Amino acid sequence: MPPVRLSILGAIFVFAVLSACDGDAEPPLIATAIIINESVPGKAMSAGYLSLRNTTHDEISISRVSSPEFGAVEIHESLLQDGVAKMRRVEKLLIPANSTVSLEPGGKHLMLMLPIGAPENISLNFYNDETLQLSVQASLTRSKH
Ligand SMILES: [Cu+2]
Repeated sequence: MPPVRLSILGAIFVFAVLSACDGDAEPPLIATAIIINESVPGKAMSAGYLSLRNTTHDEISISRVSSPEFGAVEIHESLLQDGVAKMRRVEKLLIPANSTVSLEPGGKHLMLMLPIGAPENISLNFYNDETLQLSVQASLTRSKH
């Protein structure tokens, strides 16, 4: 009965396509190596570093970072201008498809400003416009003086 055999093949094909799409259990964006430094005495500001890995086949853009423990969070980039170390704000952090972007000392970083109370544990929410892309928890790293 050839028509029956054809429809079974069709059903198997559809199933294989579906499982290839949602069989991947990895979240679209993964954060690793999160370090949030305790603020320098006298400065109500902390620097945060982490690596963001995009596991998807599309670019992910981060346009906003927020934290309930800080009044303001910005993405900054350190650069040397006429021999002077400066920072500038990065409007959008682009993470190319299947790539990792590292925020590390001397480069891009999170600037956590206006701490609310004395936070020990910190939540960070990464948004593309109003869409939450990633939410992570981290604890403060005490600087060793
Ligand atoms: Cu900064």
